[in-house]
Amino acid sequence: MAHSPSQSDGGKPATKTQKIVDQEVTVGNGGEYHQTAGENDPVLTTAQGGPVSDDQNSLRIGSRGPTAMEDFHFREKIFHFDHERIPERVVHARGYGAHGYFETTKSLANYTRADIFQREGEKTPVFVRFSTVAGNKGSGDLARDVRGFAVKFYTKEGNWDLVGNNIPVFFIQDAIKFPDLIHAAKQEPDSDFPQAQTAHDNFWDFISLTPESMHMVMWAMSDRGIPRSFRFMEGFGVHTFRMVTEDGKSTFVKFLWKPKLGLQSVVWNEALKINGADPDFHRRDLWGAIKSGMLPEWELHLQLFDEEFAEKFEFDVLDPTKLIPEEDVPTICVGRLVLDRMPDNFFAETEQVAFMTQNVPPGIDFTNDPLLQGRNFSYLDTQVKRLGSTNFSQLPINAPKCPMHHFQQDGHMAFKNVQGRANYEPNSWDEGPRESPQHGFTSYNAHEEGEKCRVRSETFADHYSQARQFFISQTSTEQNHIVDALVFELSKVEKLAIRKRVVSHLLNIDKGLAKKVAANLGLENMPDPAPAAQKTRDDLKPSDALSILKNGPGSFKGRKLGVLVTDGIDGKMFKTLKETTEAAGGVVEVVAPTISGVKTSDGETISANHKIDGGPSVLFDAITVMGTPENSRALAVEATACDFLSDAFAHLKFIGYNDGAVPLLEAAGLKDSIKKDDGFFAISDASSAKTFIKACGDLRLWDREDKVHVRKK
Ligand code: HDD
Repeated sequence: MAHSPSQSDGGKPATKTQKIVDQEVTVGNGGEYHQTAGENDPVLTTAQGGPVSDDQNSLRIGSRGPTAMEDFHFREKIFHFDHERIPERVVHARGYGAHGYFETTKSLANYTRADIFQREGEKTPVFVRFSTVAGNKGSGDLARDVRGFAVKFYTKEGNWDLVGNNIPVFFIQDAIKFPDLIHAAKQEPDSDFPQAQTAHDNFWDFISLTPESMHMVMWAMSDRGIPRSFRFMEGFGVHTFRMVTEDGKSTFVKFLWKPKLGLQSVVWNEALKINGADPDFHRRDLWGAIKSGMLPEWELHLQLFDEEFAEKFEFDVLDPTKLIPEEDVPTICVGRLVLDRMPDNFFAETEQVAFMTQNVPPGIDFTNDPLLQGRNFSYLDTQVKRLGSTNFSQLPINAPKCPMHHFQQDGHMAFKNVQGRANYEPNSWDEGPRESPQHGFTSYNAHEEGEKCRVRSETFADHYSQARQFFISQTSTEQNHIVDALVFELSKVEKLAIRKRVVSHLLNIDKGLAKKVAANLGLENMPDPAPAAQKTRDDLKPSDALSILKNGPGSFKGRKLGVLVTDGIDGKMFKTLKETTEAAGGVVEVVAPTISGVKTSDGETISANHKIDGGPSVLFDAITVMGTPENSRALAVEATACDFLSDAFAHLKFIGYNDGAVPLLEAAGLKDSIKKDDGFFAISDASSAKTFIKACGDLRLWDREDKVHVRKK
């Protein structure tokens, strides 16, 4: 019986780290379990610090009587629980973040006075949050969607937030359209579905009535919309910003993040299945990589250009639906971003982090991009709504790491306030901070004048040329995936008129694309091309930087091999395969008939990471199956074991196998493929294991796609 009050520590908050250990528990009269504090354990307290004697039973009058109102511990506990949720972000609700640092590798002193870019080798702490856009906080990671890529640099001159996406252009040109775009993309308001997907009438209705969105639609429908993980995707600041020097010289700049591990996406059928098998796939990937010391890294690249280039460039650099091809303005690498620490607490850090585009240090400035101007208005507002107080900037994750002195005071939850008498300036008390014309932020001295008007600049009117340029820059595999994605999404659209209207825009991008989409939708009559303000240019050259497959890794580094095993396999061969994978920078996870693993022919145990029905092959970049003939035959009865193999084949993965696993491959319908398909590798020794892992560096056997997927030409 353990109903006696716990030992008090004087009401001080517990400081000892909690560990999961085999604790002794005692069972109370009613059968409930009690874990009572020992001599050195922290004592459970109320939020007021009062030690708690019993956390299993509320105070009541008689063992079967009503609960007493004076039970302050019960009241406080339930009250706090009732208030745990804060509003989720109106967009980018689902996200995951990590801490790290940015290291400047090239001084930009000639371009900007921003302190962060002055000294090579300087490290600046950062917090990065990745996200999907449309889905709610609890939605799946593999939704087809744009990914947010938001970086908070805690610079010595205040926080700089570069709030970007994994796509370098945006759907709309003017922030006033943002609520419409988001309303249309999210769940429909009457049914509240579908969530976390744009495959519905409202989205495509809006898109087809908003031709400026066509360029970004091409990106979102490409494999960029289903990244393999955050670690394998690019990030873009999207807008044109300015860098400004001490003496007021301005240079335009675009910001690009390039992942050191190369680009990689999944295939669509795989994405659908990952969402079921592991909705936290991207979260788990980032967590696992950082916890195991495989620190994700990106290079920061800049495109720097002047007014003269901006004048002669064929599109307006203020138009956020356009990019500047790297062939026109090559990028320069100026730093590296390394993520090395997961938050201690998701809510305190990842949920409460408040990014704001208007957070820029001296030396970085805005341009008149109308989307950026609107964003600068929106982000501050949203943080107050979400975090509940103007003092959100005092939260540790949001507070600058440089000294801060101002006269802002009070408000809800203020825990840092002015000290001393002076809470205004100027004052004659000789107290408090003073403005600094030398060090403070000054806006670029742009000359602005014009009539008040609600118009879109004529220079923003070409909506199709860069959409076409993106399409023709893709490999034929990638072009096919764009066709498939459009056909998938439009097949979920119920109104024929909307489907046709989308195709009418595709006609302005590429006739072949429009024809394939129409054929695979079964459209009987091709619509006329949508009326266009400007004719599509066909003189823009393909840009290799726009393709994922042309920027793949060429190695298996950072990737995962799933090995399906049965009892009785050769333990040495398994070890060799594991070591070969790890030597290439990859990771092996074992999938077995039971979670306790399998016994090798030598009687050793190989422990499992997944039981077969919880570890489908969609969770891995490549797979191997190792078995004995007898145990493979026995496992062939298990449908999920056959799915493991047939899915890996359908998802174009490389498949390693030993002789003993052949009965299982045959049961999965892959008998002929073992001999004919270039993606199968018999593994029998160190050399064949090496050959297999080397081939896995190509990630997929794209040539197989035509054999597993029907698409009308
Ligand atoms: Fe935004 C969040 C990126 C246009 C209004 N946005 C948000 C986040 C990212 C972006 C990555 C999540 C930040 C985080 O992880 O907390 N947004 C973009 C990009 C845009 C863009 C790259 C176009 C280039 N956004 C945009 C417009 C508006 C907003 C035009 C409104 C006028 N965005 C918001 C917001 C959010 C937000 C409502 C929701 C949660 C938040 O800010 O903190 O203010």
